Amino acid sequence: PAVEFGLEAPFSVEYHDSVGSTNDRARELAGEGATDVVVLADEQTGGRGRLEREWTAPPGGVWLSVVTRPDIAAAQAPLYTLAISVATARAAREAGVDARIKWPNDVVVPVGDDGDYRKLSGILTEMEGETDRVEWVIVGPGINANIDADALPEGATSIREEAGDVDRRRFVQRLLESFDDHRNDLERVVPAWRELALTLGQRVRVDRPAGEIVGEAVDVTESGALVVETDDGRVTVSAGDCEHLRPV
Ligand code: BT5
Repeated sequence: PAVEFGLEAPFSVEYHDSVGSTNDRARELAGEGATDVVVLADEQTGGRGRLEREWTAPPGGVWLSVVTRPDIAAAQAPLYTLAISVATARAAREAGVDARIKWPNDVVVPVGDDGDYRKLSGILTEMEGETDRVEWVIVGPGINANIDADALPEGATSIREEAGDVDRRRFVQRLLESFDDHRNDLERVVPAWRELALTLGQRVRVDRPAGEIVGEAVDVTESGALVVETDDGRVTVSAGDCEHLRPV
């Protein structure tokens, strides 16, 4: 059952001890016309990643989805994803974790100096509407908070593993405040993202709908697309999966 979470945040929060997927519940609410509502759960039994992948979401995490109805074009929606990744990384850093961002929106903790990392958080963004104006956008970050590493997939880490348990109420509050600041000032999102980026300067392989490319990640554009310097020149990628490669 949903209860009020009692947060001092610019969003009202619907809390569940357990839910299938907070994004699915958020889609129901968006369909009913809700806005500025957050669905938050301790555990998800059917957490979703991107591209039909599964998201492991045991008790102790911060699994949440934010429903917004912004006055933006569909092409600007990726900025919302970058904004929630910045907010997530900032909240994790305040909790004592060396959180950085891997393009486009994974929050990771670096391991060594070669671009290697463990994944702390992923984000699932969904939207509906027209090209020139979206109806709603849902940004759903999942953060491995107070969870043992052995309850997570390989390559994952948690706030507990990195820095000890966090006060999740406070963490969510900071995350939502930071997201609210950024969505009201979208021009600041990319500069803030750049400061936290682990991907820039790395050799990367990007798997995108138009095929795979390899090169050095040199920048992000003002709409959040990754600019990769390849042997055949610069390529700008707006969506895809990015892997950090060992330096040559
Ligand atoms: C993502 O997908 O990283 C987006 C994950 C979004 C989860 C949140 S939780 C709140 C909201 N409600 C939902 O139902 N979803 C969102 P992707 O980039 O496709 O990465 C998925 C891959 O990450 C999986 O195939 C696993 O390899 C790995 N993975 C699964 N669970 C993980 C976890 N808890 N921590 C780290 N990696 C995980």
